[in-house]
Amino acid sequence: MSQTAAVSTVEVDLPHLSSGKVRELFDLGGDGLLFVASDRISAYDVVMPQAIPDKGRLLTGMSIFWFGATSDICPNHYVPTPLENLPRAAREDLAALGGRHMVVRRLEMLPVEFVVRGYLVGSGWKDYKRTGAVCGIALPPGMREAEQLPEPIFTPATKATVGHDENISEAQAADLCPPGTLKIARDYAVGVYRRAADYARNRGIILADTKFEFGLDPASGEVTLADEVLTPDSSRFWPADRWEPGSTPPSLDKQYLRDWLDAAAWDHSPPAPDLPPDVVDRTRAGYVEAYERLTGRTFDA
Ligand code: PZK
Repeated sequence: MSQTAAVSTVEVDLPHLSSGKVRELFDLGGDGLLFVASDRISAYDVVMPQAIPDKGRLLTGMSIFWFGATSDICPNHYVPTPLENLPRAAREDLAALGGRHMVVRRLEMLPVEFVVRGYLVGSGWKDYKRTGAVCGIALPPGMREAEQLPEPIFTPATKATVGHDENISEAQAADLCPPGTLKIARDYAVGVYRRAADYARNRGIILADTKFEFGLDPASGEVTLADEVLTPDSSRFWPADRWEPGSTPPSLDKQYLRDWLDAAAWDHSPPAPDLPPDVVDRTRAGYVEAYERLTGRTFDA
């Protein structure tokens, strides 16, 4: 496949609630929201001019797979919904989205990113080198970049409206949430990470770290897993056979794109350069590989 389609915008005839860099949220009325993943891709925090065909569908499929595989650990916001049960105005749009949408329950979101790390990389590695700790959690001395941690750790972060999320202590995170909810969500986050990391490791993929969001179900008050979960956009996936402590392994999904951008000497300020078809194709292949290895299903485009 060699497609360089224009970046796909999402067209849905529903009130629009929120836009992320590569996904959108719409209001279904009542207690329902519509979560839509686009085919857009970002690198170095900039959205690329070309879309990755099927990316939205692959990520949505992965999220739905993981919601099913972890529903015994914690409640989640996903509500499997046949198209017939959706507002008439949205039905045709949704059919056209081709598997890029999820109906989810409206929650009161906790204002904290629930990051769980099993390996020392990214901002965790930076903090460790500077202070010997990550989010106030002291770690053994002499650890190397990308090394596996003795146990997965919970490293909360603020949800920055602009710029990067900032790591905070667990006490600071607890102060931002309704009483008693932080610890429940933390234990859910670590439990889901452990389940997914074990599962992925058996399929040749290291789940280095991941970011969850939680909310409170307004009807029951239950802490509920939200957002997309355990996708390449919310997680670091490494091919296990390329992992070697001392340097950061390649990303299963974005390495080919990043290497191409690096070789193009792009300075990371928008706009990003146009991606040639082979870069789009190779990047798409990384997402298909992640989907197929993790879900055990063949992706039929
Ligand atoms: C919610 N986001 C982030 C996601 C965007 C922005 N179940 C929920 N109930 C209430 N609010 C949210 C959710 C979820 N998930 C999520 N912001 C609000 C977000 C997708 C696209 F533009």
